[in-house]
Amino acid sequence: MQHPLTTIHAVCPHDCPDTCGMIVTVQDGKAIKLRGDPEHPFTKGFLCQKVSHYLDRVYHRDRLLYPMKRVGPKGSGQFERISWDEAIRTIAERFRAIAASPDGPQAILPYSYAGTMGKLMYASLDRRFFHRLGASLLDRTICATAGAAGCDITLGTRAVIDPEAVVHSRYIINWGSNTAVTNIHLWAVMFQARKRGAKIVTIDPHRSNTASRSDWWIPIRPGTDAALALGLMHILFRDGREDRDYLARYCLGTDQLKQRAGEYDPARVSKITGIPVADIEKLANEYASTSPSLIRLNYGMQRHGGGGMAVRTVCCLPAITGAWRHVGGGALLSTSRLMPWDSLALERPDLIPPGTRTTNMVNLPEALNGELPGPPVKALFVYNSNPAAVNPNQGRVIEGLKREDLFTVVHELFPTDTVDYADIVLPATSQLEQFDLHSAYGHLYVQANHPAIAPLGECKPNTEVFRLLAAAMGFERELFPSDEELARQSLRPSGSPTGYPAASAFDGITLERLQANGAIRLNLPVDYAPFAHGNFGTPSGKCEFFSEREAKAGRDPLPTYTPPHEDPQTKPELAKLYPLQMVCPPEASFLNSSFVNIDVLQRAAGEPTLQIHPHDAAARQITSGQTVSIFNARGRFQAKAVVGETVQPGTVVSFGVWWSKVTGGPNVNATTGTALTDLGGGATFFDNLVEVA
Ligand SMILES: Nc1nc2c(c(=O)[nH]1)N[C@H]1C(S)=C(S)[C@@H](COP(=O)(O)OP(=O)(O)OC[C@H]3O[C@@H](n4cnc5c(=O)[nH]c(N)nc54)[C@H](O)[C@@H]3O)O[C@H]1N2
Ligand SMILES: Nc1nc2c(c(=O)[nH]1)N[C@H]1C(S)=C(S)[C@@H](COP(=O)(O)OP(=O)(O)OC[C@H]3O[C@@H](n4cnc5c(=O)[nH]c(N)nc54)[C@H](O)[C@@H]3O)O[C@H]1N2
Ligand code: SF4
Ligand SMILES: [Mo]
Repeated sequence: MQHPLTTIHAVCPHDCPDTCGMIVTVQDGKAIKLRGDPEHPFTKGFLCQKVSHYLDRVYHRDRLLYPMKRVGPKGSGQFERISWDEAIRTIAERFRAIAASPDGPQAILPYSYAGTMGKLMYASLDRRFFHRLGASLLDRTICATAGAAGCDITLGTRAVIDPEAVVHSRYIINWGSNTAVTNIHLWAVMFQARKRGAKIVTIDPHRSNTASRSDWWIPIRPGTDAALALGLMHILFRDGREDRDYLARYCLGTDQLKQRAGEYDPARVSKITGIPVADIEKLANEYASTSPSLIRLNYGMQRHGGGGMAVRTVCCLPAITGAWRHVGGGALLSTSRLMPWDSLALERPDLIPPGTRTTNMVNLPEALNGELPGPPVKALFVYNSNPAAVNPNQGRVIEGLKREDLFTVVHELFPTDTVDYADIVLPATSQLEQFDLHSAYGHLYVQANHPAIAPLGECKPNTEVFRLLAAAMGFERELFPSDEELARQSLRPSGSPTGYPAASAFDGITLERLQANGAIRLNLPVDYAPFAHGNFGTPSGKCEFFSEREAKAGRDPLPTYTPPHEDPQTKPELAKLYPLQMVCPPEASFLNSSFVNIDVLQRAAGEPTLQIHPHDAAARQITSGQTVSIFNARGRFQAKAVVGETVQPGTVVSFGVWWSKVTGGPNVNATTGTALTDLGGGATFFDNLVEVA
């Protein structure tokens, strides 16, 4: 007998700007097909290669289906099935004992990031639970905080335009952005713009997929973007290419900036960046003379010691040329700040006991190894993340996770490298088994994800786990309501009436409408050019080249170039030992460390590789296909050498983020360090000197 098919609207939960709409076909309680939602105005029915295999993930042979407790040594991955009752009781007992001990509840540390981006599962009852408990706070800095801080200084909000307006751009710079891989639907819009005559330029130390498909690849020495931006300003002011009217009306500190840029003549900038003077001149000239111009700046430039300053500096450029005036002109980092979600209502920071310490997640190794001030970390609760693979300084993360006296809980879908170190493992639902609401950081649409199937085995969503834990701890029931109630709370616009985010952007977007429809656009005009008439989010309302706030904080009030922590030009002694700058962005077939265990995607990725220039390879007698060892004082990992001119001499590239249990050894993060960015306390994954043998 034929059973009826039903279709359900779902949303891709992964940490990707595109937040695709998806349609799931269900028969007899089983999801049998998953495809892109053709009616989604931005993602238009196509999914990336990774998520087209999402059903392989949902029904994977290794899905964790039951709670378990550790029965072997830490790291061995030996577990025994237990009941939810026992799991929750064990955790609550341990948390109560730690909270009552002289170390107090701050000895408990949550660790989470963006395994799912849904409003409820990313940050709601988990935050309430740890706030109510008085646990240490986690500063979630692993990805985006340097750029956020940099943008905030110049613009008072994120660099943003409507990504759909990129079709009107005529000069597009992918600056530290592998758009063709990490943001495929924006790349599609860029290609439409190109058909209408746009030129696409990519500034990247690596001939990325994006660079090789662009009209012009400009290889830059890692971590030197601010110097290039100042060099471009130098030329724009020198040649009188600035938009004086825009500067006078909407910007602050033009004269001081002009003076600062004066110090960055093309010859000096060429020495710092490794870009020939003629190319710097050509880029400045083309950028000034083609309108609308768009800078898609992204994470590549942020993951360096001077990453915050780099973003702050690059964000000045569109104001100098007046590019913000035009639909499709300006700069784009993220649309996230346009979404007026009520995160205060969801996360309840008012529950945090005064004086609670904050731990920067990048410093997990220091936290676990007792090197931070305050009480030692006695318990770690990991969800939405895989720190044994994704956090910098992998060797020291694992050293910490091995501590016999550390009580570790991991809520996961799969037996990741982190799960191997857990004392208690809790099974998590996939996106097809839970309800959530989603906005995006790469378009202007809001969507609801509806559960398509029942939870597999005994899997539970994040919110349910924290409801159970809260009940076991005796916390107030009303703080831990249903998902539906949370969804309603999150949709009460909390933004300011005019600034960022504008509360009115949610006008007319209700839970009922989201439940009945696919994607709903924010309440913003169609040809949206947010800064055409100034209206910046800074204290002055202007684009602030000169920042009073930064001056008061004792930092440079003007944009400048801050060299990388591990810079061969300024740290020649270190570079003698480890002469190569290594950049390690994600592998296209994976999403950070997600999808590494999906057979077809693992096959597509092959194995860890190291791209190295023929000069550097010859100097070390390395040939393509050989297994090489990449190392520095922090650690080492192995990869297959790929010799070629995809990088400049002095730079190497290795894609992440592999699982050690798949490759049989440490991954690229064995060599990355926990030094932070200049602004925002961000991670510096790409600021890393290594040697190769
Ligand atoms: N397929 C896939 N898509 C993803 C992800 C994934 O893992 N896989 N991850 C998602 C997440 S979490 C994020 S944060 C985004 C990241 O997306 P992107 O911002 O595109 O980040 P990356 O790919 O890390 O780096 C972009 C490019 O910057 C270059 N780069 C490195 N250092 C520098 C530098 O100093 N200057 C300049 N100009 N360029 C530099 C790198 O070589 C790389 O090609 O992608 C999201 N999308
Ligand atoms: N070397 C190097 N390291 C990097 C990067 C890099 O470019 N190079 N990129 C960095 C960046 S940009 C980021 S954003 C971080 C990402 O770091 P993470 O946020 O840790 O991202 P993932 O590796 O995708 O791991 C997320 C985990 O959450 C689990 N998960 C998914 N959904 C749920 C859920 O609903 N509930 C629970 N409990 N778990 C769930 C997934 O199974 C997965 O194992 O990695 C960083 N690490
Ligand atoms: S990972 Fe990104 S491109 Fe792929 S389906 Fe999800 S949102 Fe779309
Ligand atoms: Mo990220």
